[in-house]
Amino acid sequence: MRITALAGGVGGARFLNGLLHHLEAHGEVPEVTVIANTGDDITLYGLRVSPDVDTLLYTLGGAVSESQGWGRADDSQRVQGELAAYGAVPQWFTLGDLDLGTHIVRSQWLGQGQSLSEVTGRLAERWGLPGRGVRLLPMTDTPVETHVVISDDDGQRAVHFQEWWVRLRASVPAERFVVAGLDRAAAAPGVLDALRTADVILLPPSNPVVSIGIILGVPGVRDALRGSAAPVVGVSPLIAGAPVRGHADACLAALGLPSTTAAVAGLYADFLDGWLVDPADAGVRLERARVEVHAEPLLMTDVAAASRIAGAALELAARLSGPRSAG
Ligand code: FO1
Repeated sequence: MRITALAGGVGGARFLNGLLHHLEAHGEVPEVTVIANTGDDITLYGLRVSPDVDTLLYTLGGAVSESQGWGRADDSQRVQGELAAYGAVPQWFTLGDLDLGTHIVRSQWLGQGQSLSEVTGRLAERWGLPGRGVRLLPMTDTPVETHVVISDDDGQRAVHFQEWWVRLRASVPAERFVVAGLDRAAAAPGVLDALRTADVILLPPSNPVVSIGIILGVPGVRDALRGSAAPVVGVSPLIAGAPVRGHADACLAALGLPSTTAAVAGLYADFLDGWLVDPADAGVRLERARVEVHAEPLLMTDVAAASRIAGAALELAARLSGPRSAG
């Protein structure tokens, strides 16, 4: 069964790790293509950092810091300490010593003219993703970055998404998200084909605005989802209106939307077939009546929980399989 998933950072990575465990536990050989958000990417100290890609690499490669959900397990910050001693800025984004290895080699290979897809494929090799049946694709090879328009004492300005997310902790309201160049970015090789040929398309509980939403902004992605014969099943990133992690509520507010699972499903309304909600939201009414809703406890406390949730998503997709109903 060919599965294609759009994924952002921590929530997406944890869900996909659960999906692989579910498939492996059921004796299925995973055939999963993950389309990763690259809007979080940032250049720091001359190095190209790709947080969502790295979170997927480390989580699916078994090396992620479980307590943080990002970065490497058992990492240290000796280099970061040296950078601080030199007064290098910024100091609000922690790059561990082991993590820096990834950014150095990514930057070297990009500097040699390799595409982000080629680089990501080489990084994935080292972390054994092909051996788990996973193909990890950046959404585009075009360098793009999400910026956030905010207004504070310094007036209205755009800050990099990571500064808003990490330094400001989304405490300053986002007026809008801008991804310079996204409308001219080409989908990376294999991305549109993976959506068109999938047997099942999954939307993990990643941030619907700054992760999934950015991937949907890549030309051709939304059309491929609309036109795909495969059932598209999403997992709510909100439970009873609260994000399980991160600042999805602040991101929805930037779009003038309430922090509800129905609002998130509404962002996917033109292609969504199935929607997994937590029992706390079991009575939700979606604007597109044809979307089939299934209630399943959605707290991904561990791999076993993530595996159960992924199994429920696949079961819902199986019930929805076959030519999409019109309308
Ligand atoms: N998140 C933080 O809250 N603080 C950090 O210092 C931080 C550093 C960092 C370094 C590498 C990386 O891959 C991710 C990192 N993150 C950090 C998480 C990151 O901001 C988010 O996971 C995603 O960008 C949002 O999806």
